[in-house]
Amino acid sequence: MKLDIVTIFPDYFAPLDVSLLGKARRTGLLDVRVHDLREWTHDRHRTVDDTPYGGGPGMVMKPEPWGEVLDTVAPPGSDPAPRLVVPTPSGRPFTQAMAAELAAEPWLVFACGRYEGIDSRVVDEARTRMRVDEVSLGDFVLAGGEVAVLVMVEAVGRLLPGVLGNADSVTDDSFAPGPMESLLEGPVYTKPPLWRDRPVPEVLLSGNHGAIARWRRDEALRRTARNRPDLLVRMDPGSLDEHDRRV
Ligand code: 6GU
Repeated sequence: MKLDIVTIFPDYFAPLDVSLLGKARRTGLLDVRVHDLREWTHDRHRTVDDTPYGGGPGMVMKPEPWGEVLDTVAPPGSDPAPRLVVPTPSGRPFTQAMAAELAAEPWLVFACGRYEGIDSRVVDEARTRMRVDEVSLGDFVLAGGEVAVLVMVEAVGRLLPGVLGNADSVTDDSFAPGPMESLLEGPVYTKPPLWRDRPVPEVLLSGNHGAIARWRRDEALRRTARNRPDLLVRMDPGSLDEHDRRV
């Protein structure tokens, strides 16, 4: 998968050399290019922002450098066209389903806004030649899109075939499609069996795989009810069995 990231702070993306994604880059599964927006300015001060029309606080990113960088990174007529992802607190919520959808694309471009955002004409014009998604990570405000892009690239990158050592660790995730869909993952344990007077739950040592699956589902239901009651309320009633209802 090819990723182009446009930012005024390329240094934010140093972590993409580390761990899982670093390895995916070195093995060629991920081709990441980071572009400094200021290289598409033409004035001595490399200006990327200006005051907002209509007044108000803060600054808005000027359209011209964005237009030029997007034309360079994804020239009009590119076939296939990339998908453009614009992180913004005013976007649609980023979810595991969206991560899976993006992981199926051959080419993504991320446009990191700073200040009060990017002049809206940039996204409007980009939409005439590529799919554009304005995406939010949640109901809070970051200083810019860079950290949001790191989050999205990690969520997408770990879904690419060959990036995780063990394909099962993806299918078991909280929010992964399947019988545990929309349940949070329950607690996990490893050796030793007794630590600081705390035993590992006996059922996990029993070798009874049916009982273990049932226990895990109960714990997932309890944790979801406690931490994310909104997920339980939205669950398909048909996906709950008699035992679930008693938990
Ligand atoms: Cl995607 N960007 C910014 N700047 N702030 C956010 C966000 C994104 N998601 C939540 N807050």
